[in-house]
Amino acid sequence: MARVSEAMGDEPRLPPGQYIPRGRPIIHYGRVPEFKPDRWDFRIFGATASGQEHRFTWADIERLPRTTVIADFHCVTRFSIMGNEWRGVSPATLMELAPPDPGVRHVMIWAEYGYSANLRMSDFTAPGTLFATDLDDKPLSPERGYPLRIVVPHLYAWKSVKWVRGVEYMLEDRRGFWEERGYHNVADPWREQRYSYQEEPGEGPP
Ligand SMILES: Nc1nc2c(c(=O)[nH]1)N[C@H]1C(S)=C(S)[C@@H](COP(=O)(O)O)O[C@H]1N2
Ligand SMILES: [Mo]
Repeated sequence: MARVSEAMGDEPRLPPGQYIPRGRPIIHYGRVPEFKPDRWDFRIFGATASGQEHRFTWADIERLPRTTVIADFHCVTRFSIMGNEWRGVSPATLMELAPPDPGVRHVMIWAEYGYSANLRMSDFTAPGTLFATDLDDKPLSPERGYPLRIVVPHLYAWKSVKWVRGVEYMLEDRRGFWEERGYHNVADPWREQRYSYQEEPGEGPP
């Protein structure tokens, strides 16, 4: 089990400017989509090694091995949700089934209604990143992203895309939904990378 906790030694567990709210807020843009198992698919496309798109049904995803990650979760609006136990499929498992072209350095995570978030390949393959099906021993609730959400706990939570439907392998970086709307391309909460005006050269697409 990967425990992605920042509580090491004397280091603070809460990133700068964050607080622990009462309860566990749920936030997203737009409506909660309905899950239709026979129509649902998950596509890995873009710069695949074969040049072909890979398509998975919900039954395909359900057959994959699962792992568990315990991690905190930091929203850029400053609340943090501590100690979530996520269970799901690791990006490495999907990448074995759908290998990227060796030149791929970035991915776009795609969700229902066209919501998206871009990640560096190194963040996509980081030990805490997971395609979660369960939270705290229960299937995700519809509001938390059922049936599948990516969690990228070491980055601000807008990158933890709910209702995920696909991954696009990219040879060059491109901004996702919030990254296009003034949020930081990388989004490391420990460095308080909240807004795009804070980006250093090399942290965003040219
Ligand atoms: N598809 C989708 N995923 C999304 C969002 C969204 O609007 N649409 N909002 C993000 C933001 S800003 C946050 S803080 C988290 C919130 O996750 P939670 O509702 O489980 O707390 O989901 C992220 N994932
Ligand atoms: Mo957020």
